[in-house]
Amino acid sequence: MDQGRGTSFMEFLAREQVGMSPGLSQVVSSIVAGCGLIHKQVNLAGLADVLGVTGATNVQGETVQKLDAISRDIIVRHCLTCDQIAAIATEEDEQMIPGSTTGTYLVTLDPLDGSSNIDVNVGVGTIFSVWLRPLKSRPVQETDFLQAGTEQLVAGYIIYGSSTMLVITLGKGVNGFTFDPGAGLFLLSHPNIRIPDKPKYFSVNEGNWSRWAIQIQTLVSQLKDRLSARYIGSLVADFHRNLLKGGIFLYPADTKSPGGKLRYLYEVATMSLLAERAGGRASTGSLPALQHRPTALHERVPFFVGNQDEVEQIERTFAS
Ligand code: P6P
Repeated sequence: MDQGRGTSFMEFLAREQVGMSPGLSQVVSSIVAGCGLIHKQVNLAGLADVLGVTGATNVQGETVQKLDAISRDIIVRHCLTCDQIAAIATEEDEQMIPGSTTGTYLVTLDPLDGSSNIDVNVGVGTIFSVWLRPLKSRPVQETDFLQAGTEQLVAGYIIYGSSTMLVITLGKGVNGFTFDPGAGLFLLSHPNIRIPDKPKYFSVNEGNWSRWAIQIQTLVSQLKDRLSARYIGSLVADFHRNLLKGGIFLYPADTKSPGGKLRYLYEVATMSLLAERAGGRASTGSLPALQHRPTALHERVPFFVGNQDEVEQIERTFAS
């Protein structure tokens, strides 16, 4: 059964919208349309003099690549045209960006994740989630974003790789849509994605070995005995491969990043909802990642995500 392969994302959204408010599907359409514009920039990167760095550093203390800045401007400008979006929080902005005073939803974004790979043509991506604005009786404030991952209404990413693909959960399963440049549409190519039962890969930056706790060193040694190593330093690319082929991604805390490196609201929460809706599991080591409630916009957490058995084994390691 083709499960609707070839259906455009907008047709799919209209069908799925039965369970969604019209306003929420308007927000999703804005985000996906904005990513379509980023796709153009990423694909032209080598030609349109957008490679390289801007000379600025972001709130994370990371060098801002030109494409980072361009992607952030594109997606924020696009989202702000949607009157359903009350505010936006992105990796590139220290504070939240206020939107429509009557907006119902909040959006969290990593406009171009994996940006350190931009100049070497490795897969990068836009990570996004949509949340409900807690209170409409007062202006939006930053603490409105500090919600547990279980509160997400929509989670997804666009990977700009050998093809551009949207992977999204709108409330039930996870579906993948591949961009058809000829038609200018995202078409359903991976209906009802489920992480394979048998993992193939483990993904971790072994350059951090000497900074890990002994339990993590032992764990990774055991993974080496069973799985193949695949790590490209771009969360969207590493996650996407493991989602489709089966595997475990680890970014543990270490002496350089004692709270972990990945940002909860716009990296970990999004990928955790996608993984769990695809039959996998996500954890910070001390609790299921979706149950974590951040206390700051750019809070970082340790992150383990992928096959359920593999993540449960990691949780047992921390519990022992
Ligand atoms: P490291 C990219 O900057 C990023 O936030 C994620 O996309 C990626 O998983 C991680 O950092 C890579 O970090 O320390 O291995 O280079």
